[in-house]
Amino acid sequence: MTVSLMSSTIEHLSKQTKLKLLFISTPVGPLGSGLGGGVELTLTNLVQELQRQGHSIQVVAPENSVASNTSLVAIPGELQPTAHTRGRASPITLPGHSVLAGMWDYARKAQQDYDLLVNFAYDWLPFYLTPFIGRPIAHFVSMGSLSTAMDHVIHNVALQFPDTIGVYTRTQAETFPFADTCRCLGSAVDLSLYEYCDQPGPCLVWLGRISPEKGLEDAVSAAQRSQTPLKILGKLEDKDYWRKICEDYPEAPIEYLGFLSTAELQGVVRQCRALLMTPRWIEAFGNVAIEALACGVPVITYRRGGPAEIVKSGKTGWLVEPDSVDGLTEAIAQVDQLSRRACRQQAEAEYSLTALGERFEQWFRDILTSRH
Ligand code: HBI
Repeated sequence: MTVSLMSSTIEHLSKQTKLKLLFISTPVGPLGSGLGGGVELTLTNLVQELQRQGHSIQVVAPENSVASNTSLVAIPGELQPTAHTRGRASPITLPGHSVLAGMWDYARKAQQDYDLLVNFAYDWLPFYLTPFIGRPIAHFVSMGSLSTAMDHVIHNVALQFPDTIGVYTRTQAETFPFADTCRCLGSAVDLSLYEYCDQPGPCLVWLGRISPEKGLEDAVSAAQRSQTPLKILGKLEDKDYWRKICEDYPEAPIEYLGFLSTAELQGVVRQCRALLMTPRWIEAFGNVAIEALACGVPVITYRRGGPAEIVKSGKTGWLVEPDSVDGLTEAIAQVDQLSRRACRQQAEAEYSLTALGERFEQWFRDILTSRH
């Protein structure tokens, strides 16, 4: 018995053994819909990079999901209400015919075919089910602390299964009471999809789900004050919020371009003078910041959350006093001093897919080794 356990442990240690992984996606929307925000990009990029490295990955996702590079198990059912707009005391809810429950019923039945399951949902059920599932589960937590109930259920997993909670950044981890047990994995983009541009036009750009925690009104206000045209891209998640912004800033030089594919998005972003980020909340990472840097576009952002760990103020962008529209306006006036080449170089040095794949693979192998 000991010998066989030893051999399987050694097996997982060696880089040569390829892993069989089951990725269970976020239940808030089909992959490719944009409703899953940054975690969609993380999951898709990881699948691409880990498959390139020879691992085999199966993705379980809500029906109508689209993923160019992998086979999908499509699960029917009602989408999960988004967690980021509910209060800290909000109770755990599951719709009747829940797609989340359907995805985890599939995972329970299929688990024998995989070395490791990877959860990308920021939801109570997968964490609660962890001790009921035989196979080890790596939980990628895509946002900071949002509710007491979620903190509690993630904390229980962190205590019972050490080192199985992954996050984007240290700042994000520190919003949880179990910060020191989190594995910080950072993020990345496929740099080959983003084309460097040295000669921008006059516009600024804002990227993201149009939802109150993203603080779009500050970017619109700064565009109006500096009379600089602002292009807005992203999923129009909260229509009332958007309507109020348009009513409050009727003179602002803004243009909403919708939710674009990566290819279309980078085509717009690369021609802009700077990306504005105005997070009201602790952004776990801020994938849009590295998408801009990859195009050579400097990032002006509040000194808050993940983006504040990415931007080198005065070099690849400007860090601004949180919620200060004056600060944004001053930074806009100084953005042309920055080197666009330095922005692209930072993306290449710190946010390549290869580096991301290595960090996640090491995390998975560490979980498998400690499990044996
Ligand atoms: N809400 N309930 C729930 N579950 C998620 O997985 C989730 C979410 N809201 C937003 C979200 N995931 C992603 O956009 C994060 O990457 C931010």
